[in-house]
Amino acid sequence: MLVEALIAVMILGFSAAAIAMLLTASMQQNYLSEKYMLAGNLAQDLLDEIMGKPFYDPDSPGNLTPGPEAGETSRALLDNVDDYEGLVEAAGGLQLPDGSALDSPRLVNFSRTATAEYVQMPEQDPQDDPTFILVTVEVQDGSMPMAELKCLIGSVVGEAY
Ligand SMILES: [Ca+2]
Ligand SMILES: [Ca+2]
Repeated sequence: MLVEALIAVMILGFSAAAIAMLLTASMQQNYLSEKYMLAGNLAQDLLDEIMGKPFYDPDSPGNLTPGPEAGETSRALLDNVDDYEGLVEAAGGLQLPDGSALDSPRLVNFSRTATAEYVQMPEQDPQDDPTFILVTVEVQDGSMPMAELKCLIGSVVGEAY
């Protein structure tokens, strides 16, 4: 009788532990999926910001060197797609399009980078200027890659692939 009671108690103990483990696993799952959602949103926000910019620099449309032009020293001053080449937002340093800090306690470990490279289409005359920019946005949580978005942006207004 005592042995049976002991076994019953042990089984109860095991199942409580199993339930606790399941709960922990599902909480970790929720935590992770929330992180992936945040990372996806951060990537999409930056991509939207870049896609909203003109293809050519308004002041020097002939300048097709990727990266910011002289004087474009802050986020708010970036005025065309290729200015985002080499953009790095370290952890804790995420910015909104106007350059103000995106400081949320949930985002402190996230970092974000962007590249913007001109690409020649196979059917395009290599002598002509490239009319597409491949934009890549990446989001990391600590050192863990969480999201990557790519978009091919065309020089013709409204043309995105
Ligand atoms: Ca520019
Ligand atoms: Ca530029």
